[in-house]
Amino acid sequence: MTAAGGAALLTGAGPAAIAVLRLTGPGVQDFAARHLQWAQPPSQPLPAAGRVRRATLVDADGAPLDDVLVAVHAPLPNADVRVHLHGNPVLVQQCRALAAACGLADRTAARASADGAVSAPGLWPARDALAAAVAAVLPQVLTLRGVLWVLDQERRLRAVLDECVRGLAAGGAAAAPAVRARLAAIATRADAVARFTRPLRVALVGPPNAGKSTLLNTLADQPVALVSPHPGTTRDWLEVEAELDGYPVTWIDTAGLRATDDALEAAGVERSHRAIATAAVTVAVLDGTDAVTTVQFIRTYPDLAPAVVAINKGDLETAAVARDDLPGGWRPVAIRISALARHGLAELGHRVLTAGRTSDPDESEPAAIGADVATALRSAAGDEDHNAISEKILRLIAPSAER
Ligand SMILES: Nc1nc2c(ncn2[C@@H]2O[C@H](COP(=O)(O)OP(=O)(O)OP(=O)(O)O)[C@@H](O)[C@H]2O)c(=O)[nH]1
Ligand SMILES: [Mg+2]
Repeated sequence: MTAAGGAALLTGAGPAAIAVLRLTGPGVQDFAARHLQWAQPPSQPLPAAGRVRRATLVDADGAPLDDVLVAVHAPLPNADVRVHLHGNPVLVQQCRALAAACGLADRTAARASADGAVSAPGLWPARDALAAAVAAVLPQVLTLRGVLWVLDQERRLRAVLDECVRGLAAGGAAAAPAVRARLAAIATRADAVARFTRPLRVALVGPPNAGKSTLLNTLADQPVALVSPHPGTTRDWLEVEAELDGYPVTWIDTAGLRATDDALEAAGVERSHRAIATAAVTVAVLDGTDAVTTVQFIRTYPDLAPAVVAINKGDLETAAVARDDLPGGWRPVAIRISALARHGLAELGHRVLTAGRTSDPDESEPAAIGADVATALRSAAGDEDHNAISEKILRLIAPSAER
């Protein structure tokens, strides 16, 4: 059975004004019948190629989701349409799920065939396969720093691959081992882009009233969490997407941890533990003016193993918690901060990124962009024959018309 077709998000993964979802293949007919109510119904299942038509996107129950524009680039059966919808990520995700339910497979990322050739659905024709693969990854990059890094990597990678081809042409079989090692090293760095496409999840945990919610608000630069002088204010965990030094981060505020008989607070504490389990980095936030609560907290949660310990409220004169009061494992990672006065936050951010291994000292080393380029390079690195290696590299960087 042939596949119904594919769905590829051509625009960024983050919130935006508009998102463009490209739907291809015969399955587009089914998608249009189920989920597009045309403002002016066409005489055929789809408007003619070259037309742009307004429609209401509806869910599986026929309930309206969005007012969309549909641009038809190619007619059925091998249809190619672009659905322009509003860019709320939740809405975009729903539209992708509807497409998947019509058998339109997700093709947002580029795909490499077994022999290492890369093909990617792109908004514009790409100059070569490497550019196409980069174009397919770019919409998933969440920060400007990430976009600049990816584009710089494309330039570096093209230069290195070009050098490899020249080296093989000049040195023949003798040049192959060094080239193979170089390609293998680049392929192993394929995950490097993930630090810009997947937010680092960071949980802020600590005893009630330590200032976790205040810290979240300061870090996110918006008053998202309720703050009050009453211990036990936060009952549910709260997530905020933000950017830290150009890297995407999800800050997670949690209910204060303490032993409690109150059923509601206990439910909050239990949810905090679940939030910690989903995080890559845990920051323990302590009230630097409250030694009793801090000591109690350390005693109750000796296994917490925070990556960073933030002794908060450093702006107050009444400092009562010193580094030496902390368990041995906590001392080297302890810093003094003030969430309210914004002290120590740069150091906190730096330590969080280091603990999450997000900030990479080798960031300038060439890395394969996307799993598919990595597959192509691994395939080339695994070949013994220098001509075959050259050929595989050229599939990535030879101008599109020559392939
Ligand atoms: N002076 C000073 N006060 C702070 C600081 N951070 C938080 N506070 C105060 O501490 C109190 C508790 O702050 P929250 O942010 O609600 O504390 P929390 O850790 O979220 O508390 P729970 O939600 O109850 O677990 C509030 O009155 C804040 O204004 C700080 O850096 N300096
Ligand atoms: Mg709170």
